[in-house]
Amino acid sequence: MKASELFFPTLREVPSEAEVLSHQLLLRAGFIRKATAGVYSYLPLANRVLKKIMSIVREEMDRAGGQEVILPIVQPAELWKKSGRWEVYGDEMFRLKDRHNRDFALGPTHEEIITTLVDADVHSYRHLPLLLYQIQNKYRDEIRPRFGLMRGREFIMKDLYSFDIDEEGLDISYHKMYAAYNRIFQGLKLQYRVVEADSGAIGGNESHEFMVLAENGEAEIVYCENCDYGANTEKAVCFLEESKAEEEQLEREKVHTPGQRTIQDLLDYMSIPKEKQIKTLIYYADEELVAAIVRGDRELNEIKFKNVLGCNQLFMADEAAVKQLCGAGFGSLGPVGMPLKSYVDLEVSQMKNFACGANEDDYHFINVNLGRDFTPAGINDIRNAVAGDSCPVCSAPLYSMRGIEVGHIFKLGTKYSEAMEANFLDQKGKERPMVMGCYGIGISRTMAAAVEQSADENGIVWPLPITPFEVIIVPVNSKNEEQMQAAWSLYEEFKQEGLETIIDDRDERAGVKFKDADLIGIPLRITIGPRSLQEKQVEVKKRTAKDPELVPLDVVSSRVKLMLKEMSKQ
Ligand code: 9G3
Repeated sequence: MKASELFFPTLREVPSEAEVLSHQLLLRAGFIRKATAGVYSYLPLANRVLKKIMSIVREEMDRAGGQEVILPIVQPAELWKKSGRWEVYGDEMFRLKDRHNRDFALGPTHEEIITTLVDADVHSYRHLPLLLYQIQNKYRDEIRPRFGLMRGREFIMKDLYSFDIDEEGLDISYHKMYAAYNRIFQGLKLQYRVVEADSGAIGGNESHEFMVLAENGEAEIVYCENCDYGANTEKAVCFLEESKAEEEQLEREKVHTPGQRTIQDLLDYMSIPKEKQIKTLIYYADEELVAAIVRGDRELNEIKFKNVLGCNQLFMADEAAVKQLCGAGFGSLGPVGMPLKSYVDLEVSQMKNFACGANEDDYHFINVNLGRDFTPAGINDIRNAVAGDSCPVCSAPLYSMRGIEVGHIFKLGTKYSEAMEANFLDQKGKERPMVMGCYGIGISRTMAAAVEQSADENGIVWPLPITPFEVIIVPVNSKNEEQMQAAWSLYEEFKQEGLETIIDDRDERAGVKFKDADLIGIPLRITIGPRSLQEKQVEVKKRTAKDPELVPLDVVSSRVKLMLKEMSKQ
């Protein structure tokens, strides 16, 4: 490909709306352009990367027995009403009407569609298991589309759905996908970890996420170096440490704490360590107000809390409502005399003589004790795991890291097959619901995650398996005919050899060409300058290396092929 003809409009400035590195670099390097919030055009370089990712994904899905289909993006409301999810997803669904005023959604996912499809045409155990997948745009009207391709409103997903006769069959399908996903992310040459995850609203009882490791990833994971355990902190089980020596219960006191509202305030004001305080948070669980209580230095895990309550919606209460019911604002709340049901974290059940708000503005209690001073409605694991917590499998201390969720697999069971009546006749002629799993990979997000993980201060560094081009040939002076001729003849040779090559034939200064080559992240750069002609040598530089190596002109293509081969093994 000639750079002069390639559509890659690079930008010198960092676009101001781009908060994260991958978004900045994909815009600057001319890979993507925004059409509207959370909706992007993929330019030729991005298209090449996406096609490579899709091809690796396809190969593994096919190998695992998946069959590719294309399902409709325009989905009738009836199917979503049948599963009960038309109401659940609210504004997150892109909804539209046809000319007859009938309701539709732009597909945010395809459980309803595919289950209906399979129901209509699969009736016997003899036609199961069945694994169907597609690679296609999905639509979700995110409240805050952010971070470019990381959280788009239109994005490309690979979604596979498995249909089995029983749980045992599901285990096999799930394991096949688990293994296929590992091969995919290894094949993409990304650093990643598999972690246990929450199933969320989708239902089901087992789920794993594939996380590309990146400092600025949205998700936090904990993992054990001693055993294989890893989990999203949304999911990670917090164990109760062995209780320390019993502490004698002291008499509760009410203290005047004017203007002291936060955990930090109380630490500064009265030297009460954060571990000797509790935090009281008020939430609406559907319609009911409830209190969640965690140790002062911990974070409430809203997902765990929601799972404990079993409610549909959970959101923080506004201060006005809280004040009316509890008699105090956010900074002075506590469980003693609280008129709401309070749910405490496991860890709090072990605390003695702690401090909390007195439900009266500017007052706190000290030496509060659970049981004596208040009775919670529940004691559960409702906090976020943190580094240093004990591994729930082997008790070694956990580490934490950030990551980007690029894959997610779920055991669904019969939730959707029952709702959509996807039944089959088993060997005994008995009708049973199919047992399902669903398995997603964010294709466009994987591209962004690859940028996020490997980029440096000069631009993108593509992993070899998904680079848009393998080599870029840069003649230093485009006005020098001999240099250009050497460059063109090398370009022709590379093409013959099947190397994916760009020749930078633009009438630009060498510095501009080098900067662009680095920015778009091509793994190997060949520089043709005066020396190439005098000494019959060219510079070959890896994108990640500081210095080039000199290679005789007549062996460049074999040297380049060898280098690419070595790089593909690393
Ligand atoms: C919706 C909307 C948003 C959604 C969903 C439905 C997330 C929804 C979960 C999944 C699960 C799996 C198939 C591939 C693998 C992941 N956000 N989920 O179901 F209506 Cl608006 O999509 N689906």
